[in-house]
Amino acid sequence: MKDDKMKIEQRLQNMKKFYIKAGELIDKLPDAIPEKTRSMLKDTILGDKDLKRLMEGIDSHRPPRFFLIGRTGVGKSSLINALCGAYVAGVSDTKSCTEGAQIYECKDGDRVLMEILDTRGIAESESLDDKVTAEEMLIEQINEFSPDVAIFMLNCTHRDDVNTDVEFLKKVSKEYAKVNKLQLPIVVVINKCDEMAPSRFKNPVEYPENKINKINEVVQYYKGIIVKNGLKIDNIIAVSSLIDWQTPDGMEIDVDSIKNLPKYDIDNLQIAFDGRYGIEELLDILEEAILDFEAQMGLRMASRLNEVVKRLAKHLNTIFSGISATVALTPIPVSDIYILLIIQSMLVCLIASLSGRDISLDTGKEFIFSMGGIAGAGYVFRLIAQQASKFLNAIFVGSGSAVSSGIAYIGTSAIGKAAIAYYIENKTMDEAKKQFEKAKQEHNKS
Ligand SMILES: Nc1nc2c(ncn2[C@@H]2O[C@H](COP(=O)(O)OP(=O)(O)OP(=O)(O)O)[C@@H](O)[C@H]2O)c(=O)[nH]1
Ligand SMILES: [Mg+2]
Repeated sequence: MKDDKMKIEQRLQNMKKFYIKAGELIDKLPDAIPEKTRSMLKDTILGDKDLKRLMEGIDSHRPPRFFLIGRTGVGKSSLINALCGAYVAGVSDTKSCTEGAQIYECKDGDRVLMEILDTRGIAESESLDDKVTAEEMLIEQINEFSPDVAIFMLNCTHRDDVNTDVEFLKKVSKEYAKVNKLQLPIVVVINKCDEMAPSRFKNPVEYPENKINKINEVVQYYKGIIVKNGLKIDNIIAVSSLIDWQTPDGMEIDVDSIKNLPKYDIDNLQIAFDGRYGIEELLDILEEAILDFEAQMGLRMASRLNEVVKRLAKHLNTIFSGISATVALTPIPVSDIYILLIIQSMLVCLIASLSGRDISLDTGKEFIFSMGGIAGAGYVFRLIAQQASKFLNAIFVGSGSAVSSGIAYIGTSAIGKAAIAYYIENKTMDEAKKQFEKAKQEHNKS
């Protein structure tokens, strides 16, 4: 585990090194590239705020803090494991606070992935008097903990009364705003949607349409109640946190027995069945909801390290697709297509650096050309107009004689996905090409 960690931290530093020398690489482009093009490339790539933040975040990030609210058994601990892709929620030391609330750290080895303030739904407190005191104490504790996001968990198949929890969250939100001068981001997570009928379909890729429709109805139902009660939320999503675990030697184990295992086994539990649904999307939602950049980066780093690499590569892809789109706000003609090619090559190089490989800008170009079935990056591309149009048609589908903003986004995003498949997921070049075609088509449909 340690070894793995060293290697991946090295990869992140590799990526940063490549970023730092990007300006130099642009200076070294062939003389035929006009100065105007060079400075545009530098401005857009090095001037991109998100990219800068991502690079800075490699050296400065902190674990995100989540305040979890939901009834006993709704799956709060399971959700944390699902988000981290590892069994982390059950193993760390817990610090008990108010009755019914606890703060704990989720760890992978000695790396802290997340900090959690876990509560039972306030509705579960007993008498009214108890409730008032418990509520006040809890609100104080929440403010002290200063969460980045509140996650309000509900059950997909039991329509519990949510009004009490909604009222409580409104109070929490008000106090939080007073103390922090910021709105507390609230994300509603409807868990256990694998249990929605037909419940025999546990594998998310096999969910039939009627199951998905019913899940979406539940989302609309809860959303209606929450909005009607006047609670401002950032987002609402249905998920399944279902993971079956096995020990390193392949013995499957039910969740309740995990605590009886030796520590080594608990620390090294593996996924025997992955029934997670909506979790990737939830991670994106949480990333969006978190306002603090260091915590945002911390969330990207909050999983097993090979997952971290994938998540960062995905984020790089989003950033570079955005850069391409910005550059193409004034449609890019065939003669200037070089700009997009360089932007994409940078993306491919950065993704490759995350995989532990150092590749040159030329190798990056070669990769892009091979996606479009065009050979040869060894020449000054923009001078060969015929090759440029061929490139245009292959990479930027439907572009005609100029690349528009939307098309630039799609083309770059498809290249990024292919690069992730090839460099990060170790797929073959053929599979990467298939991924590339698929990504282009998916976008065409939408
Ligand atoms: N089928 C299915 N089971 C789930 C899911 N999430 C959690 N569970 C199961 O539900 C039970 C309760 O889950 P926990 O994660 O312990 O719930 P919790 O909210 O942390 O409960 P407390 O800590 O007691 O408040 C466990 O048996 C989990 O395996 C899910 O998405 N699908
Ligand atoms: Mg729990």
